[in-house]
Amino acid sequence: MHESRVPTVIPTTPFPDQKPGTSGLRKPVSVFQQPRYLENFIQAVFDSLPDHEGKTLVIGGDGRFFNAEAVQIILRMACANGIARMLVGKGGLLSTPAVSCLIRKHKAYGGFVLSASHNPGGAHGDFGIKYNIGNGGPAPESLTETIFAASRTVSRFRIVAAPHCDLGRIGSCRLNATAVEVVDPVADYAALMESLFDFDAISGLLKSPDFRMRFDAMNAVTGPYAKAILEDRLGAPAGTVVNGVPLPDFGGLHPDPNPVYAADLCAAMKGPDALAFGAASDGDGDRNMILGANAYVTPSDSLAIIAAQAHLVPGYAGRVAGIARSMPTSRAADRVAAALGVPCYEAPTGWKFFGSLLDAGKATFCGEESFGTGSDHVREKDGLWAVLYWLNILAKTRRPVADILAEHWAKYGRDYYSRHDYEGLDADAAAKLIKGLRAASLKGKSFGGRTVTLHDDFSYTDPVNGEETSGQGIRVVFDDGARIVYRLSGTGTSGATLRVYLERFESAPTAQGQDTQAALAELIGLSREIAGLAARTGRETPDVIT
Ligand code: VG1
Ligand code: CO
Repeated sequence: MHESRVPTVIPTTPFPDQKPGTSGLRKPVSVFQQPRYLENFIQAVFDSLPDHEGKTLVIGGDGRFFNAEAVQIILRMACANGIARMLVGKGGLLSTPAVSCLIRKHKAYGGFVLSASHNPGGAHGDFGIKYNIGNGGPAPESLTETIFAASRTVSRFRIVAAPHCDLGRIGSCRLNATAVEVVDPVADYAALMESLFDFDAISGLLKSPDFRMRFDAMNAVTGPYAKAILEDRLGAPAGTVVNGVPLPDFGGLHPDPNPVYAADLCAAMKGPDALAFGAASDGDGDRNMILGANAYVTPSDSLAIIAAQAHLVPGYAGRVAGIARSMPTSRAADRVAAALGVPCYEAPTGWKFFGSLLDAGKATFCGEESFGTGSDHVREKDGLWAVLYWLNILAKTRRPVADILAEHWAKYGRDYYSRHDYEGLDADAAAKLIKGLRAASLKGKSFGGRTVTLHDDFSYTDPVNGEETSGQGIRVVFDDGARIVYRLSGTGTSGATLRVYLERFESAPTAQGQDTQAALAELIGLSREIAGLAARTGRETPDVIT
């Protein structure tokens, strides 16, 4: 045997900080570039999966800085750890929903998603790794805890010394005993989309001269997917997809699809010459933002409307079993679920909490206020899926997005909703703020004209497998149904980010056309007062409002 092919066992010492957060391990690139840092974490994953030998894994990432190096290292480690077959997206690229799709379609044992999602990229940005299990979804908390524990004691990692695999061409090669199959990142995913949506109707809409749209891929992974599906397959005019080539630094953009970071797109959606439809996606393709001419669809409303309009969409008509939303997501979906006569589940933040509900057939649609929507077609949120879903609605109704929104609110009421993020806070100060909120006794207290009816720290028992999770966010609910939620981000990489979620319900159609921040002004003031935000953080205003 050629010596370079012998698996090598390399001694190492643990890093103390490899605890996966809301969505995998995320750190600045410079942290991942430290010798043995990536290797330790990957070995901790293998050590936490006792029956991984001889199995198939999927791997791909969003193309950000360090993606290419990380894929090669993980391939050589997979080989040394006895993995029989690796499916890799061409160029090392796969969107997060495409990883989920491939794991399911090829009945793989699991997979690695290389991405820090909506976090900035480039040499000075962030990198991340997430392990997904055989259902195609993120590892549940029990497994991420096992991986973290393994990372605390790892003392060696296994890697073969071998030349880089050529990932630039579709086809197979061997890495020692491991078959490495380089696959088209788009094909299986596009076929899945075609099985769910009315492609003929959407194509008709996209080709009609009075329908102008833009999809902003923000120089991240969805470019090739959106071009192949929207332009090549469905016939949208060339140039519909902008910023469509994945770049290691996202071309300096911040691929977080919201009105702050997708400002160019938002500008094109305003005024008399506005486009009819606009959408954007995040770094790894699992988030989406939906816009119409002079209309912005909050992610919470998007989930509710997707569920309410399922009868228009071939893959979902007549089969909505339930809806699930993350706790801070507005209760708009709950009203639709009630009208459909199906349950609505309220889970903690992070897609990993939806997996069991989807597997058990309890939820058909899932959503998060953070620009995430998806369904049981995969086990991740799915940005382009949401865009195609909206296009399917528009193709069938031929109504402007603004009308669809207004009609939805007239029927179900409107949940004015906003999230205020206070970023880069001192971690201790942020922890104290949450501790103070937890300890406060707010129930029964009145603020302005509102009285607190519920005050707790959200905890959750998974209705399928009984797994328990606590400390998921402070809820303050008032007698008029208005709600403030406070929680700390689990995806940031510097300091602490406090997220304050605000919502209030408005049933009167005549009062449903207000500006969101104005409609929530009183509640915003209360959110600052109750948490003692200015005194505890020194901040007068949030950094990002969505
Ligand atoms: C954020 C969002 C959460 C989402 C997570 C991963 O987490 O709030 O809803 O699931 O990002 O999304 P946090 O802990 O920072 O609030 V993605 O697209 O970055 O993988
Ligand atoms: Co993402």
